[in-house]
Amino acid sequence: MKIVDAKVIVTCPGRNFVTIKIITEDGIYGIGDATLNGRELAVASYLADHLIPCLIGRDAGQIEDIWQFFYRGAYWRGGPVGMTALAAIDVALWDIKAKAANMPLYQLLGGRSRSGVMVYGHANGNTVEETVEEVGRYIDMGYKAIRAQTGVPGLASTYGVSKDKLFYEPADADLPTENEWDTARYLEHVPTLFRTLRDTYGYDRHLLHDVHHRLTPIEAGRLGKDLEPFRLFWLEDAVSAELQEGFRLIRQHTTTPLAVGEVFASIHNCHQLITEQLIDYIRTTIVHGGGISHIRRIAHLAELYHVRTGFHGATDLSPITMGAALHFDTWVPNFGIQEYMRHTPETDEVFPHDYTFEDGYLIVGDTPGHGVDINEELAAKYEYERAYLPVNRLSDGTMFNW
Ligand code: EZ4
Ligand code: CO
Repeated sequence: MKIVDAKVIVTCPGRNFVTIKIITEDGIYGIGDATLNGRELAVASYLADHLIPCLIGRDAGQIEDIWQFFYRGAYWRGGPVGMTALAAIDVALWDIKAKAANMPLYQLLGGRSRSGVMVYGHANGNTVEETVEEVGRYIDMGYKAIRAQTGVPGLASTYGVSKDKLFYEPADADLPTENEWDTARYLEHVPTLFRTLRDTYGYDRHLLHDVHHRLTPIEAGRLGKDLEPFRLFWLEDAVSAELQEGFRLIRQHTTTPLAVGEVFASIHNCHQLITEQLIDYIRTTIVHGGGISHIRRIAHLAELYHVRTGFHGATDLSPITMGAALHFDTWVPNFGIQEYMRHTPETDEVFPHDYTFEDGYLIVGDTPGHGVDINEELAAKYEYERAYLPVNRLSDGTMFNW
């Protein structure tokens, strides 16, 4: 089945999404998500100018060979832009293969391992009281697991806290806005949130928290220890993970489970974290980690070392990534949890899909392929709008991690 055409579709139904559509000689097509938040056009160009010309004429069925051609065959390999582009091609090819086999994608991967995929939603508020109320809304919606973020007293804004509750969108301006950070205030405040949440709702639901790379290992050890009585499902991105062995220090000090990896581009960013059992959940996801063909290598390595999956699933990962991830989650033996931030109705209209939310779980449909399509006519109506994630400074002006 020869690839006869491929194109990049950029659309902005409330936020930017980049999609590749690959078309074969017999008319079967597949789509893949290529969205890299705040760097969308770099991936669009990388695909259109450098990868698509090499794709035309190849056999769409040779997914592995095409993957190796673009990864091993390239002198400049890896990186978030390159691996996102490669992921988009890979997912589109798996979509084609599953459609050609007339099977939902999870069947090609090895079949169903569970009836539904447990997801967690994002509750956030400016104050502890507001966040507690928001967590209650998620409980009422049926969520079994909820991430809780709260504003820090004395700081004008905090990551993870937004005006729009159900559709949290961090890429909020056409040039980066600046946030202010104070570690001491944060470390004092967060345990209060989780104490209040457990006092209010008990221990029935899973609670998660995202530190967003703001701490050093010893600070993270302290936070993990302070949060131990509240039994977090995980503490996410406690420190930035360029230094993988830095997690040893956190591990020595706390039994709070650790998750990391949403910004990783490949297995080489996490092999030590996994093989030294320094983390409990790996968050690297299909769209930013080289596609299904590469993520399954990470998942298999993780399985050997008691590490489970917990894929990133924020709004900047398009419904195509959500669909592909849900097929993967439905199959993967060492599944942990899946992040799920709802897309806006405008986005859902551009990307019709057959997964559904039921009682805290997402359920994949049985449509052949990954079950997500794109309405190109509608997509064309929403023009790209430049949007950046914020940056972050300490109170004295020093640049810090966002
Ligand atoms: O900041 O997806 O766990 N979720 C997150 C997200 C990320 C955005 C970045 O594009 O940390 O909100
Ligand atoms: Co995160």
